[in-house]
Amino acid sequence: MVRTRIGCDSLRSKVMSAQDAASLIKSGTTVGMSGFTGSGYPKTVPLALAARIEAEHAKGNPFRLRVWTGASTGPELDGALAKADGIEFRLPYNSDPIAREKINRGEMEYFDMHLSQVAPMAWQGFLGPLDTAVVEVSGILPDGSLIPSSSVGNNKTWLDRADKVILEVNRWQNSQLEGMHDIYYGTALPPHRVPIPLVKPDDRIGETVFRCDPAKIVAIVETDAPDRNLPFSKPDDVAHAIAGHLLEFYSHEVAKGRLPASLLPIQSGVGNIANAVLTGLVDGPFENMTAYTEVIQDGMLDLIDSGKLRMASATAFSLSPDAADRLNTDMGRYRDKMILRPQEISNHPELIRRLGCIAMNGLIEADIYGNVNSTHIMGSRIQNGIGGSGDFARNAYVSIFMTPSTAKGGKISAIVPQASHVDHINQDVQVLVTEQGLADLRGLSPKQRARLIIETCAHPDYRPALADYFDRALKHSYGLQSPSLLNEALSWHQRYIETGSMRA
Ligand code: 0RQ
Repeated sequence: MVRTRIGCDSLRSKVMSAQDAASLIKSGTTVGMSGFTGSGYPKTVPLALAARIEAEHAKGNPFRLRVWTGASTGPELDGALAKADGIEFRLPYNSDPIAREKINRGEMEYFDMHLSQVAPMAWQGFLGPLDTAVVEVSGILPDGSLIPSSSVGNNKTWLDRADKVILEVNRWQNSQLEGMHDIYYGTALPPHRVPIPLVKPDDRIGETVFRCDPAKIVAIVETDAPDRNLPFSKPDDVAHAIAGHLLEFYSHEVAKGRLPASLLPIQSGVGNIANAVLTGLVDGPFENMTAYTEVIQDGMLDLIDSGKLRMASATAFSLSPDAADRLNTDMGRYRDKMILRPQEISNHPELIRRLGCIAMNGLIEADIYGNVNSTHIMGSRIQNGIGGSGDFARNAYVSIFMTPSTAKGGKISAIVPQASHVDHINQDVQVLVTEQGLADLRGLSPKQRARLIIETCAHPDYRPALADYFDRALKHSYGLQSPSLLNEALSWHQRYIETGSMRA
């Protein structure tokens, strides 16, 4: 007998199959799903919904939805719904390859937005009504309140805003998640906004559970399906070199008195390099660190194990299968050192600025002036989305972007004359680091930045061509604040599209 996680008698009557729950969702409506970086997303209702959409399409009936989430989800949600051609519009962050392909073929509309702004904009109303919330929880308490799962994301807002609510109660999620969350109910729209009373990463300002009007709950589905939990690749030499440059920079800043010995709350983006940097901090000299970030990934667990990270505040886990096992086996020990919050709080500009976060994010390309493209390959193909990088980069104490100096086996330079798309303007990019070196751009003019970025960050194979471009721009540019040769600035990208390489 499997013990149910539904502690509320009056809600037990709403338990049904995923198919029956999915049949309550109508074509043309908007669905707010839980899920953030592959954790805490509903797993069985979206699959049943995808099957139903395919069946409707086979009969010649159109069936498409507007889908909102916290951030990326898993193949059972974005993958399955995109494959069934069931998503007409998607926000705010996607890393699913099938959905990405559909977006880039022009078959799905995608609104790529700052993660901190999703909930406030949903409340502002112009995104339209929210018909259904489909939210994974790890249990329901006797009073009907909901124990959040491995991500919080926008769930509080979906539960509040949706006309009807479908819950997936997932027994795979560790029951000891209860008590780890901090759900803040004090947000409001202007002119009623008040300061958010969080002054340290470990402050608790809310409740451990979601409230939800039981009258809105139309279905409950019980599952025991695991989160996606993709493995990280082992850090390679490039990742080690980037981590090394960053550790040196932090030590230098501490020595100069510009950072405290325990650093400031760290934010770390997603991906292998970000994870390698966290792992690098395990061997660093910094003790008693904290994290105020979006996702807790493997490297954060390593840092907690090492005793160097005192606590981490985030909105979700994003773990490899091994790390998820580690967490689940030892949850009692980890849970006091972690807080999961709504993404409008984990990514809130007011809090990031107040806490003085050290932001570390990945990029697609940066130009010689330090404008960063995090999202669009060759200026037009979306990779994932801006995610929370803008929330942190604009408001951080120091905003760091990191990348290998080349991509696609050296055929692409990550440092280009002009970014083919800009997510982060040069004012929001204070430190740029590649395996070649680290450029501290703070306080430098555009021309000073260009010289430093070319000399320090660019790959030696591309350095002469970048220096040549910059020298000629200094002679022939229309203006000399940020010298540019307009007829040449994007020629590297065009060459790649035409020949498969940026090399001349
Ligand atoms: O493509 O998978 O086809 O090989 O982009 O690149 O090197 O694996 O790097 O995993 O660190 O991701 C910016 C995408 C970097 C990520 C980005 C190709 C490359 C590869 C991935 P393949 P890597 P990473 C907090 C912060 C925005 C959101 C964010 C990201 C693929 O960091 O999504 O920061 N950031 N959120 O080959 C062509 C280039 C390229 C390139 C890389 N210059 N040209 N292709 N690639 N550089 C978390 C959240 O917000 C949830």
